Amino acid sequence: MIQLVARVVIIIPTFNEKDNTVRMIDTLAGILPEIRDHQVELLYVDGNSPDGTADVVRDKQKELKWLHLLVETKKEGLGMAYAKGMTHAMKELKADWLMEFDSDFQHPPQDIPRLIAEIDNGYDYILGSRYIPGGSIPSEWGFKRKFLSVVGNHVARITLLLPGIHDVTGGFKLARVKGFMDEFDFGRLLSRSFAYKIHLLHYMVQKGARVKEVPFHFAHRTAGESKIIKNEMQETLRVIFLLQLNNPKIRRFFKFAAVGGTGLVLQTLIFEILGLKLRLFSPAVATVIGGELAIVNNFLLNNFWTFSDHRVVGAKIFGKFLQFNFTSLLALGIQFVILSIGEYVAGGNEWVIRGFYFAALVIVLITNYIIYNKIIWKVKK
Ligand SMILES: Nc1nc2c(ncn2[C@@H]2O[C@H](COP(=O)(O)OP(=O)(O)OP(=O)(O)O)[C@@H](O)[C@H]2O)c(=O)[nH]1
Ligand SMILES: [Mg+2]
Repeated sequence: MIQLVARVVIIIPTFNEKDNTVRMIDTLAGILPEIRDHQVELLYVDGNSPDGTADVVRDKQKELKWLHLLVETKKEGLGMAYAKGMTHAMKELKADWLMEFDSDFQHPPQDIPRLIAEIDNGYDYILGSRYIPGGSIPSEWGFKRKFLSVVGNHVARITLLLPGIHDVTGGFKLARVKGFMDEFDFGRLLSRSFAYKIHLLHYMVQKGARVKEVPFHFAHRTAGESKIIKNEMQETLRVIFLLQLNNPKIRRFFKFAAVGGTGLVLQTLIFEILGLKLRLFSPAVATVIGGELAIVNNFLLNNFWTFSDHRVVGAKIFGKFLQFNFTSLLALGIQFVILSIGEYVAGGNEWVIRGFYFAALVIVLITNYIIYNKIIWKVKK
């Protein structure tokens, strides 16, 4: 097989990173020429740093032909710096691959060849990962920063529905241009700051990128100042919310929950009206009538709304309805078992019993949702 030489452009955004930049360019001048399989160039995107970072790059450019510089008129956030840098790298420098890399030595320069080596293994998106064996976050970090980093990453993984990717908030990455980054509309980038990373990652996965995680030790920043903004967590959640608003999987879950809510209201109304107010039936019988009506209501609404793309029609509907009834019985069974355990454990403490009641509801919600997807409406991935 003939191996094609790819043009990799490493994009390094900077703001007031003069000292780091001198050291970084010298370090990379020792590492990059060693990479023979591919052609690697460097693009600094400086936010018009008052400390003269750009001048340092200009000075080094005199001797290094693979060093490029883009100076913003003003600092506009990390997302904006990357949007400009990536566009420039694709249009002007004809990049086949774009690497995101920090200027402050937190991403170890000696790991760059390890990421680039994965190009030849057929991946489209190569992620430096802090949260797989062989990777780590700085031991120097205090509890709060460690906690925010680890928990923030897990929250993002779960809410993005990407449990298979272990580090979704990292910033050391390599992305294929053709068919991926060249089709991304930077005008629609959802964040000007750090949370742009989440948008790009989500985009690449949606596009079907083959992802590889490469472990690396995220180092402690020893020079220069952190530019991370205080409300980054909110900004990240905002981006995730916007991304998932139109996610069919998430929409389906909310429809399912809404249908469950209507069933609960219906059952309660029947109990109140037929059982208590009109006294047409005993409260126990009214509960069962209400329960079965809620089951009919839920089945129909789920069939024609939540799972409308997999709806059951014709005579089959009766068989499915019976199956659906069994599911509801199973849910009652689960609740019964969990609450029996609760009663045993609680020793009369009402709050503990309420906790078990709540836990049982959550478990039933999840199991029902899985059964509806897998067994009743047979949704394929
Ligand atoms: N051009 C530009 N560069 C930025 C901007 N914000 C951050 N940077 C650069 O982006 C990289 C990452 O920023 P850092 O402040 O190191 O963020 P961090 O690594 O999450 O935080 P620390 O661990 O505190 O360093 C650094 O090279 C910064 O100089 C910006 O608004 N514009
Ligand atoms: Mg940093």
